[in-house]
Amino acid sequence: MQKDPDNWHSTIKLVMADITTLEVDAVVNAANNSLLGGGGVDGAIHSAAGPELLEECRGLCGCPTGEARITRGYGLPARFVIHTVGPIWSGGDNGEDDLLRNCYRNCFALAELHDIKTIAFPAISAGVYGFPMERACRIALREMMSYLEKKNVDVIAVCFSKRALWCYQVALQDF
Ligand code: AR6
Repeated sequence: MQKDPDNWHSTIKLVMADITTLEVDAVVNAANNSLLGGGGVDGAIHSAAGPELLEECRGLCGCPTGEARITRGYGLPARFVIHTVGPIWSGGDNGEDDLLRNCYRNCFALAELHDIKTIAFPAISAGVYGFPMERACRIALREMMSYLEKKNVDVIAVCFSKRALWCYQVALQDF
């Protein structure tokens, strides 16, 4: 979608894709606190990037929930991987929304620091970690839009299922 006319380069694109195939400056990884790999998008990113990614991740000594860390992309087409750790859903009254917001904010803070102009996000926490997809997409879009108000970048919301795409489309109607 296009943002305001004074900032017309900035967009959020909804794309159905495997994030590991995207030629962007940075892909975001929905990691766990160890940063040492796992299933879902984390597993896909590590296997596409290769063992050097794991090696660099070892040196980071983990990451608290809601924070983010950056590495090189190695075998990925993306130059960087921004690893963030989403909250595990536990009913919604345990700070999950704020933690998920922090993930997006901290990823964007690193993107700004590294002059990243194109960045692709999976639906953080909305897989293994059980965050309800519609709610996760609403939070994601709000944070993406608020970054795009300040910065001229391309943000890709990667949908790995038709349901994810539908949830983003529904969430977009609220804005
Ligand atoms: N490209 C884009 N999106 C993907 C891909 C892919 N290749 N694979 C999965 N997704 P998840 P979480 C979507 O479970 O919920 C790992 O084991 C997926 O359909 O990857 O934050 C970590 O090590 C979903 O919409 O991440 C942690 O232990 C979204 O990515 C834990 O899972 C996030 O699903 C993190 O769980």
